[in-house]
Amino acid sequence: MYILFTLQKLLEKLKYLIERFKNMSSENSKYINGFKHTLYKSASLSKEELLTTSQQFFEHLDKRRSVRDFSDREVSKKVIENIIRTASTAPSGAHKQPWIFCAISNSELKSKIREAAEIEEQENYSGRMSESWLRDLAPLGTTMEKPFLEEAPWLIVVFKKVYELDESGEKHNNYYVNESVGIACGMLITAIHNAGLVTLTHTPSPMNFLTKVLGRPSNERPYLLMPVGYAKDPNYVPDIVRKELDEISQFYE
Ligand code: IYR
Repeated sequence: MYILFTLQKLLEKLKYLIERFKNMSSENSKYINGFKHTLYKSASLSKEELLTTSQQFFEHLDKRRSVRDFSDREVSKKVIENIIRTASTAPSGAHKQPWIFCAISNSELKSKIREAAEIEEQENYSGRMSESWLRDLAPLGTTMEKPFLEEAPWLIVVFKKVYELDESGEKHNNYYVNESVGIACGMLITAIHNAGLVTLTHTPSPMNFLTKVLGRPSNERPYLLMPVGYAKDPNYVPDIVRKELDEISQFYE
């Protein structure tokens, strides 16, 4: 009986090794620490193509503006799904993808969120924010009123997962959560702009009401709230300029 058992174990090990060997000899993959790595080919453009594509992408993103006035024109769920999928291609600490994107089109929920956000903003604008902070905000024309939270067809509330909770309620670590979720949000904003839609990085502070309104679990914290939709027509944005390259970079050649 014992011999049969060991023989079976040996056979299994042999099968595993054959499978691994097959994989190892393939041109498309190799094993590192026993984990499969697949061949990756990145686009390799010519010098000229590099220059034009990088220039064009800059010009495309340079047209992005934070927009506070939204049209109520519908945006299909499929579009929002694609945008969220794009954001989730972001790199993250140990590939944990410590984020969850809550997409809200339900009017009652949007109204609840607006109501709760405006209660916090009322406090912010009437004392919680310093005089100098309010002076810095003056060019943007913001107030405690947040109609976009009801007018935009979608709100995306991004939650960071400070740790993972498995089905049995056990906690597992996540790493570099703020950095990871910040990068994913940057990619979310890029995807929204690329789709021809607009958004705003809204951070009503404090944001814990979002956990309650959306019934999120204890391992998640609200990170950013973004209305998504078409811009109202006509639309006016603050007449502000971006810093020049020499103000935001230092080259060491
Ligand atoms: N959270 C407030 C205030 C606000 C703060 C900053 I910093 C901004 O760049 C814009 C607004 C609001 O959303 O109105």
